[in-house]
Amino acid sequence: MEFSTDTLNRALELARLGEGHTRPNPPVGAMLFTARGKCIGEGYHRKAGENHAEVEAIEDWKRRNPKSKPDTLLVTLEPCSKPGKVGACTDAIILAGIKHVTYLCTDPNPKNRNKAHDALAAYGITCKHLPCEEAEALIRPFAKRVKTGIPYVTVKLAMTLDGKIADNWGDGKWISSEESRIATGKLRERVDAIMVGAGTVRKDDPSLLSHGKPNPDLVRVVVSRSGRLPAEAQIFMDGKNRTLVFDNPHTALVELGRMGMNHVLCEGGATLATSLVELGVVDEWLTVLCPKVIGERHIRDAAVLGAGKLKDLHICLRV
Ligand code: AOF
Ligand code: ZN
Repeated sequence: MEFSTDTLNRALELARLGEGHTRPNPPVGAMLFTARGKCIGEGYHRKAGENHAEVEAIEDWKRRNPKSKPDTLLVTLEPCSKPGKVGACTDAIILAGIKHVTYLCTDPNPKNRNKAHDALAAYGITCKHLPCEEAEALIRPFAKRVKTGIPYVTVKLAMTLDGKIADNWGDGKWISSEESRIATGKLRERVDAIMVGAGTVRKDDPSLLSHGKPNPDLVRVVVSRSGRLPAEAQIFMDGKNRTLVFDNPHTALVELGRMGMNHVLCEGGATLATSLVELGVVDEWLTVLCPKVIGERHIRDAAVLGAGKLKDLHICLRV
């Protein structure tokens, strides 16, 4: 069966619904079709210990279209073939009477990697890998943690046109626009942990929570050599999400990896970001370039200086 771009996008969209909630597992989406190409079931992996995407799609079919006959399964990740917290998806596929499976990227977990094909072929089920860059990108954090034990690290810093990340009183809170802050909030919904240095807690006192739909699974992390942090800081007082404190970034990442965290977002400051670069653990760097100028004084909007109505520019570099 051939899949349209819309169908592939739908499968990826389903997978993304689980982003930020599935650790230590990856986000995965699945769709089930009849031989004539009608979609009769959809699902995604919501949380570790709960159904995998394939089983969600099969259950959706049984609930909504029990009279239709399933023929082809499209899944963003190679189906697992060994039981873990839940049963193996290849078994569920066999039991459901599915004839063909197409997956968009190989499972980096050695327990399952390149094993689905043989497990299904024994039952006459075809199993095809249709490589898809976006599906690979989606599990990049999971892949890095499985391979190295360390989470995937995204560093995000906002800076002014004259290259400053804070004003001369150390305040970096008002550099990026409201629009960029909303975009950061969305990024926070997709990660497992947000990490900042002690200086950022002292100067900015951020909540580090997502702006839109709150993510109860999000963990906040502070790296502080001295451990001397203001007890009244929002992240300790608001009681909304867990906050962990570590005395150095390497220990923090090893421990977060051990806890099964796939993706950590570092939101500053410069000292912590530099330490992460020196450790060689940064996978993605997001600079938000804001049309403002600080110079030797406070933040001025570049519009006042004649630069017009410029918007923040988001520049993302991936290793
Ligand atoms: C799939 N579909 O939706 C996911 C998969 O402990 P378990 O039983 O949940 O198994 C976790 C492993 O299964 C995980 O490390 C990865 O290899 C795979 N994830 N596989 O077929 C899914 N989340
Ligand atoms: Zn599975």
